[in-house]
Amino acid sequence: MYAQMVKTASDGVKSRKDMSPEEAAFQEKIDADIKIEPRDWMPEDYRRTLIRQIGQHAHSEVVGQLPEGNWITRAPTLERKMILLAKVQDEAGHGLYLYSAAETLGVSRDEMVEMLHAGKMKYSSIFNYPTLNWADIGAVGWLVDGAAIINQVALQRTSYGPYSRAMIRICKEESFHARQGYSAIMKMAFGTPEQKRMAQHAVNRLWFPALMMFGPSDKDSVHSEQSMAWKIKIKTNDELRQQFVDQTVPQILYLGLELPDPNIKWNEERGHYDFSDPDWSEFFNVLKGNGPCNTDRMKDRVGAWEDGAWVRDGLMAHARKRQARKEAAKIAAE
Ligand code: FAQ
Repeated sequence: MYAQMVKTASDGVKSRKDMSPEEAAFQEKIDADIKIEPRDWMPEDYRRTLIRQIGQHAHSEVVGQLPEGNWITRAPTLERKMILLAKVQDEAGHGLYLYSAAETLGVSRDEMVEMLHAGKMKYSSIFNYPTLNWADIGAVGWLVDGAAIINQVALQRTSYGPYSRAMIRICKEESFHARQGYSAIMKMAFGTPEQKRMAQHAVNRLWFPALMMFGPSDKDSVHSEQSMAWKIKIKTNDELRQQFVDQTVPQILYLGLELPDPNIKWNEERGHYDFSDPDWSEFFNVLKGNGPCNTDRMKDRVGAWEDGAWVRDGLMAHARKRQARKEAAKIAAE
């Protein structure tokens, strides 16, 4: 399977008897739901797994601004424009919380950004799909943020303290994001026949990419077993995906839209909706860089990074000057 350069555990989960005393003590803390903090001892693979996941999560927030940012100037009303602007700005903030959480593990934000730009770190597959019209913006807020929330609510209980605290804060803002998306799509679904048709197309196009956000099926997930043992992940990819389907199908029905998958059916025995798998070959192809928008997204991110170099240089020069002034004042006072 395609894997990025930030290598993490791949040898399976160690049994207690194979653990060193430090590893066993660490696992006991995890099992007792005691949070791991930056200065605590941790296995190297735990640290790397977190850098990989939190870094990927941070990159997703930042790259995720692009499909929506594209529509700020074309929002249908001033109110919708203000809402979208606030939402996109929030995503930048989420990226910053997450980069800061990852930095506590000994990697700098610049290093993570460099790895992203060099194709050595990933961002969520969903942002490699285009937003073709205003209905897509509603569907992104509703389905994409909706999927993100389901994942992130679980991650509030993740074992690494700084990641857990970032998730708690992010979840509060994320629920506004999903609501504004649902409100926008509701307006379309209950609007003119043409608006309803656009809403239906948006759901049809984004449904399977949204299901892919939860990652490959559990049987193909490389990291789940170890990440669950370390409580980095609290629920498996398939559990979260099922939760998303169960939550979203009644919302689609409420909107009076057709279900985007003919196999969606309530299963009385399981107490869940049945549904079709996404096309996993498409998912892995998007991860390899072959989605509809991968090239554009990276071109935009690298361009923004290069165009912003003068701002970063200016801020660093200012910080150095302030530091020098502070040190000179300290020496003068002695
Ligand atoms: N896209 O073994 P697993 C948002 C990779 S936030 C790309 O199952 P894991 C807010 C995975 O990295 C959205 N790659 O991996 C927003 C691994 O490859 P690697 C982001 C994916 O880590 C809304 C390989 O496949 N949320 O949307 C994806 O245990 C609107 C094998 O997979 C997060 O990142 C994917 N969908 O489970 C912002 C949540 N799925 O690294 C703006 C935190 C899997 O070995 C606008 N992350 N891969 O090369 C997680 O919960 C986990 O990392 C999973 C994947 C569940 C995504």
